[in-house]
Amino acid sequence: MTRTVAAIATPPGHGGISVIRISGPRAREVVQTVFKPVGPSVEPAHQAVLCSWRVHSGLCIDPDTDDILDEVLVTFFKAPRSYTGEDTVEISCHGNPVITETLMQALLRQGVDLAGPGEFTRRAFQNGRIDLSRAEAVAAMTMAASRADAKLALKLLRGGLSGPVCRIRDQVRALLTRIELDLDFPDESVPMPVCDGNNWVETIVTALETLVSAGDDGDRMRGGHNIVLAGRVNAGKSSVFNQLMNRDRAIVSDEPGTTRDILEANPEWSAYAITLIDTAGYRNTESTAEILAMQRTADALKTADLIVYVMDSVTPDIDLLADVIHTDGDTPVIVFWNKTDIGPEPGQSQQHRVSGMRSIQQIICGSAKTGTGIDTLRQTIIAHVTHGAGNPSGQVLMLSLRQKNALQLARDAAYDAAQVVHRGDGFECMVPALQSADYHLGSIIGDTTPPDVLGSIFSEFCIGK
Ligand SMILES: Nc1nc2c(ncn2[C@@H]2O[C@H](COP(=O)(O)OP(=O)(O)O)[C@@H](O)[C@H]2O)c(=O)[nH]1
Ligand SMILES: [Mg+2]
Repeated sequence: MTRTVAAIATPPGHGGISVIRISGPRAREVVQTVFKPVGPSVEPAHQAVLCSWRVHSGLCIDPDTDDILDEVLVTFFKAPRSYTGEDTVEISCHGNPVITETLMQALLRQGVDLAGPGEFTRRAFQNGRIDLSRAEAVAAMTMAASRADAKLALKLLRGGLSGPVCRIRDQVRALLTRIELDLDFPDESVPMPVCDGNNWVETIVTALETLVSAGDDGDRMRGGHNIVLAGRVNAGKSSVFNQLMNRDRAIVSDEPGTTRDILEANPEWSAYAITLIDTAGYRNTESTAEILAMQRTADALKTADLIVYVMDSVTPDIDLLADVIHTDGDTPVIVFWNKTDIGPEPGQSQQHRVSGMRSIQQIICGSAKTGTGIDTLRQTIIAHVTHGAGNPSGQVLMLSLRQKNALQLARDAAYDAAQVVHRGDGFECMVPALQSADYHLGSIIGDTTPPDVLGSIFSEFCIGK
């Protein structure tokens, strides 16, 4: 008999509400012993029973002493239309650990067990409510540290991985069935035309490669993008930094060499994880602190995914820009032609020289003082980050190491199957490779995942999830 389990599903501490979850065959019965519906909306017929998918207001009482413990809202989800697929009850009580603990004690005294980490999600998986990749997405959703991460986790939760994996697995299995039919009834079935089987495997290989690269792009997107501001001292880097951040973070001064340390901040205007980095500017100096600062600038530039080079339009130094680009190799560069409120926009020959340089993406004219051009700069940065994160198919997936591994193994197996066709061996020689692809795809959605792996996946969940 399946145990009925309960846990506090909300984080410990004080808050508006806390939620206690109870799941299992005795969930309704147990809650009915500690819950007394009250209020004008309670019809006599509903006083004794909890109706599915309805919120009931009332009191939690200790059935042993008749003590009132809290005013609560109770929602009942009848199996199988619940998160776990079992009868589930959620009690929303006041958000206070003292209260939740008392309610939990009352439930435990009714013979309910304490749920282990991830036990609700594990039950949802075991009852076929969600596949393993969706179960893992539940954990990713609660752990997401940025909007970008949350968006990617939601995509997985909505079947972004299991959908394509199941479709590919169906193709693999259809091909296996076809080959086995040919082997079993060589005379009756129509032999598979060579080009047909060939296309079939190629399609599978391509689909798996797309998924693997979608995972690689997910890594890049989550790893974040370092946008480094560079340029000569006093060009206005710190002013541009402040404008982009919409606040005065960096010290701006007309005294050259003010910024000596690297300043980092995460702007909120991007759904992707962006780190904006302000650096010390370039100039010839003998100050030890400044030489150190320039060393740090060089280090920061090495980590840059995009450089925003701030050019002082009053005294533009295109040679210095050429030097920076030369030492920095392939990192894309946007030139912000600053101080156009007091200086000229680039002339034709300047523009020609700058845009002719390798890795220059765009020149944007503006002023960090008046704010002109800052919106364009922001949009250009976003466009760069978004474009850089997407592969041609536009797919981006956040995959765990385990999922990536399984996908790669499936792809390699499918590739081996394709080689069989290329060598001109009989289709039956594809069988072991296709079976292996089938197995690895199955492990992603939890069909063929060994129990110890399942155990370690769910043990990383928090209690109440
Ligand atoms: N007129 C004008 N002055 C600016 C502009 N941007 C920066 N400044 C001034 O240039 C000086 C150096 O700016 P700062 O941001 O500290 O330059 P950094 O050394 O590159 O970080 C300060 O006095 C700023 O007020 C601009 O677009 N127009
Ligand atoms: Mg500065």
